[in-house]
Amino acid sequence: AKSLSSTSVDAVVVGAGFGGLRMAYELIQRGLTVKVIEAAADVGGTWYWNSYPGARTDSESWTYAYSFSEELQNTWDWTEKFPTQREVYRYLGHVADLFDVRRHIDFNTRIVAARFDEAQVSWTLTTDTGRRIECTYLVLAVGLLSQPFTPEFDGIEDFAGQWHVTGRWPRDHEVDFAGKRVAVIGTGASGIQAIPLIAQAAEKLTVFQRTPNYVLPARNHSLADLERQGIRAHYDDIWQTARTHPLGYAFDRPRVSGNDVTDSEFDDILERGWEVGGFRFLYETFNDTTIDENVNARVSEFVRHKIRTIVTDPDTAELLCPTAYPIGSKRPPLGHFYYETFNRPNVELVDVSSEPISAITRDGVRVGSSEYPADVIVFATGFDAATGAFDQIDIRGRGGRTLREHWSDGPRTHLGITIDGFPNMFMISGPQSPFGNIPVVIETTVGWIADTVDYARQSGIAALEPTQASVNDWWQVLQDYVNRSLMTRGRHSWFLGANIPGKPQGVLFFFGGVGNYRKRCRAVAENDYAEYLTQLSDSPESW
Ligand code: NA7
Repeated sequence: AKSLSSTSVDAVVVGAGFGGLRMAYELIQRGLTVKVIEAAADVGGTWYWNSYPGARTDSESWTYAYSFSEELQNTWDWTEKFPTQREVYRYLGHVADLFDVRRHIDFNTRIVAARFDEAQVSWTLTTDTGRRIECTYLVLAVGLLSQPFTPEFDGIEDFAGQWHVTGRWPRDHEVDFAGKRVAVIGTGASGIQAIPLIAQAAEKLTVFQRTPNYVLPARNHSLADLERQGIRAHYDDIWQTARTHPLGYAFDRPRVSGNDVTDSEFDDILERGWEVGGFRFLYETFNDTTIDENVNARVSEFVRHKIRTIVTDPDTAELLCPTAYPIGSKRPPLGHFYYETFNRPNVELVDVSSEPISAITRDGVRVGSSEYPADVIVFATGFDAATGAFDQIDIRGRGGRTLREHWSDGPRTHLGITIDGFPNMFMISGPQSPFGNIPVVIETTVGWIADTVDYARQSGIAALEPTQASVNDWWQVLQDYVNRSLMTRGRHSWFLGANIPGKPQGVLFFFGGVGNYRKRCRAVAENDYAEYLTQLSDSPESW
């Protein structure tokens, strides 16, 4: 029989992206033995895989970062307001080196199964290389947008050209667009970043759009030394603001309702926001854009007006104008001369909202009776958000119950971190964790998990898991925020799983705000984990 090598550690962290790296370092600091398992050949997670042209953050660099180390903060120089994928990838590599995390990571390895052993009170993990690893604590930092989704188009196997998925962009060679006819399918954040750059290089670019987006101007710029000095001098305030802001950003909180200003003030405020650009357009202008239907409708109309002003061909402009859903109800992408790109003579926009793409053919993309020739197809068709990466692992909790079965009607969690029936298992950026600036969410979650592990170890608790009642309560909290906000009214939105055919619809994110979430996390610890079932180390029967 084949002998399986086996390792035993206190904690296994699955994933070496933004969340996993930080988690591993924290647990090591607190004296645990840790192994990190990473499918890729390097650290980076999202910032490893998404190397498509134009990939960059939509969060300002100085808050799309870790805040826990002054040394890191004061020695890393961001070059741009919205750094490229390459730069964030380099940052995470630097973090792994600076904090000496790499030697704990097994690269090119996937966890395929995780089973909780009730008698041993431990997790047994199996890798795709046939190894077994045992651990007390299992942290899944597998990413919320890490499992790419590609629709099953007929005929893809007959396509004579090459095709690529933005979320799995080739890393061993540059994709050459020069002189090529290129088709981009999908106009979410990824497509919107790639389109302007591909348009520069390609001979002809055809963009297939199903639902138009409200694209906000990024207004990206490089950071001057003085600007960086200013940011460094104010880091304490910046983090203080970001940690209490609903979306985890260092943004001003507008005090005024869009209903309480005159028409001309309304336009002036939005014009200023449009000049500043980025998410600030949406979140630094009025305090009720994502709550009040009237204000939202007027802000949405403002953006449509901008689109009609920028795009010279009226038919193309109308196709680019979103009308079916309120602004902010899908994650608004940031554009780097996105709308301007449709004024180029080599760019064509094809509407596939009423007549869908029927097939990929040998020579290109077919929509009804029309065929659009292509040498390269780029699928920017999104991700199986929040739960997709969890579905890739056969996770079994108490009684051998599988997570897939447990979540067959949609995910159920406590705080987006723990799950009833799955003791000592934690998620970072799991389903039902907050929607907001991810590094801030990650640092909150990592701190909570590390404190909880400490608490268990100090209290002689062998295993802990949330009660079913606390999971139900969390579900109710999520619902309440959904009912109060306009943020989940978007068409085909990945916020609810509606972008994936057949996926159970459910609330995948907490829309109650990052600051509020941090308070709720703290309250659990302050309340001595009253919402948790604990199994004491010296009495294994004491559930
Ligand atoms: P998104 O935002 O989910 O965008 C996917 C795009 O692909 C979107 O425009 C979809 O149209 C389109 N799509 C999906 N299936 C099809 C089919 N069958 N035909 C045509 N078009 C299709 O993913 P991104 O990768 O851009 O961004 C995800 C997040 O990553 C982003 O918000 C950032 O947080 C980072 P639809 O709108 O569903 O009609």
